[in-house]
Amino acid sequence: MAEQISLTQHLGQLRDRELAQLIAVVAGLSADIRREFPHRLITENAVENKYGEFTRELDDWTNKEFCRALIGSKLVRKVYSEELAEPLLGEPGAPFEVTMDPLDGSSNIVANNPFGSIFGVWRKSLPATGREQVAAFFKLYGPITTLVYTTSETKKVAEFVKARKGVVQYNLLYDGLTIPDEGKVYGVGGNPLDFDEKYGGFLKRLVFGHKLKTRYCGAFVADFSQILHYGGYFGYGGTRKSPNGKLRLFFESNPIALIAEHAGGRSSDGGKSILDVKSDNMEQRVPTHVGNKHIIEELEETLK
Ligand code: AFP
Repeated sequence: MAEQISLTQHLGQLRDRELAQLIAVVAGLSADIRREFPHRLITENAVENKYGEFTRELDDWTNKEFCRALIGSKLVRKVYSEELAEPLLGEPGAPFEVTMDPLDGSSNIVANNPFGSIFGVWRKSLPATGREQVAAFFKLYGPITTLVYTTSETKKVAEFVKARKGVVQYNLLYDGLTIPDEGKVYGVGGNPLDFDEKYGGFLKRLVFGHKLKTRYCGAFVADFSQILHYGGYFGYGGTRKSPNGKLRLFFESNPIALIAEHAGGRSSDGGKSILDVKSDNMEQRVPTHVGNKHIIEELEETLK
């Protein structure tokens, strides 16, 4: 068997040593986090967050674990989290600002469907555009734990799998991961009754023209992971009721958009790359479309 390449070895290739250290800190937490999941499923005591959504104990606990690790690393001067009303402040001179959705897809917890954690990293002070991210990565807690990362230095996407025996180590699965040219699947968030006709028409073409199969998980990380591996389209676009859709620009859409584009795909808010969306509002929601380049171009053409 060929020798496995660990995440530590892979991060060793980065010239940006501070960034390599930061990614390693977050990766290092997954053993503990995953071990705690079965014991923190309590759904009573749910509290309302800043979006009026009910968060579970697991959301809160995961958020605190990541915050502790990020601030403790002394590499992060500000943590913006979907679960925090205000950013958490670290050392003022630290190199990075981080955005995170600590538990993306937490409504999947009850049904034991996949969920994950999403991170965006900036050296610039936020708000800034997604294109200015120096790194983006996510963890996906499915049947196995995977970690996918990209950086502005490499512009490549690598995927790792958490190794066995409780050792805090990841082994490389794919280096230079690219979205396959021929898309196979599509997933769409939101209620189709709220979609406008143009978007509805585009979705019909995905089925009858592009012959894509429906796959929807209800967790952005898991839905995107399918696109990364099988190609196709995932969207949580604007609806008549919510023109900006549901996904948050800084916590969910920007990091996934950077990974999608570095994997040879495209992201879009319906008119342009998500990475070029400007907003001073850290809570901004954005219509979010990711997938194969030609499919996203077709979407933009349709929505014009
Ligand atoms: P939760 O973390 O509240 O489950 O939201 C997850 C999410 O933001 C994103 O991961 C999914 O793509 C989307 O919501 C699913 O939304 P629907 O429940 O409307 O399908």
